[in-house]
Amino acid sequence: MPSINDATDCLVVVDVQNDFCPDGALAVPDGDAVVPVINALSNRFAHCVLTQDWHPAGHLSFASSHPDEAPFATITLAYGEQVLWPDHCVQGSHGAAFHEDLDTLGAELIVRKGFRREIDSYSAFYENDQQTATGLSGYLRTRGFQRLYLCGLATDFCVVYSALDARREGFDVFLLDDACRAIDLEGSLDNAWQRMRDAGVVRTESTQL
Ligand code: VGL
Ligand code: ZN
Repeated sequence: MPSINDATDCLVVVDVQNDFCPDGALAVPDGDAVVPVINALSNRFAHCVLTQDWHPAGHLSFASSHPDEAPFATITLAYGEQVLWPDHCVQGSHGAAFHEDLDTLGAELIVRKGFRREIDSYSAFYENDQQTATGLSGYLRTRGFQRLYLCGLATDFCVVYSALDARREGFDVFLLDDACRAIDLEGSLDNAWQRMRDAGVVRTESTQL
């Protein structure tokens, strides 16, 4: 495992928000356990960006926007299959705020995603239509970064989509497993690891850095 290179490496912290932590609207089991691990990591990286799931009320990924559907059902939207979620990370809500113990002071950029009512965005790079860009890859390239270290919530949704898009965009990608937690919906975590392995994402741990 390479050691951290301040010129080329950036830590990307995905969606460490109250709604994905215990008692949140879409709680990821043990989600808040990533906070101290990520704080320690962000002290060691010279560069860090954060992502924030940021939905308007009535977002089409919310089961509540579809009268006949329940949370965790899958439906077909204009761009393909979409899991329906409990209302979560509504813009400006407590649930959308970062976990209060997350050290956000050193972050150089906060990317918000999922703000278009009709399109969900798991990935930090492309929305779920796989065409609408968030602008993050242009930012990271312009900054000269080549290696991205990913962590956050949830491994099998926003983290995996971000990792796969980052590979497609030509970055070297390391996934910090002890700084992630998963939702694990019907085998989604195994599936995520399979796809990341095939795409050349390197699985590692913060203790290896
Ligand atoms: C996420 C489901 C819906 C995530 C966001 O951050 O993994 N999952 N919105
Ligand atoms: Zn969301």
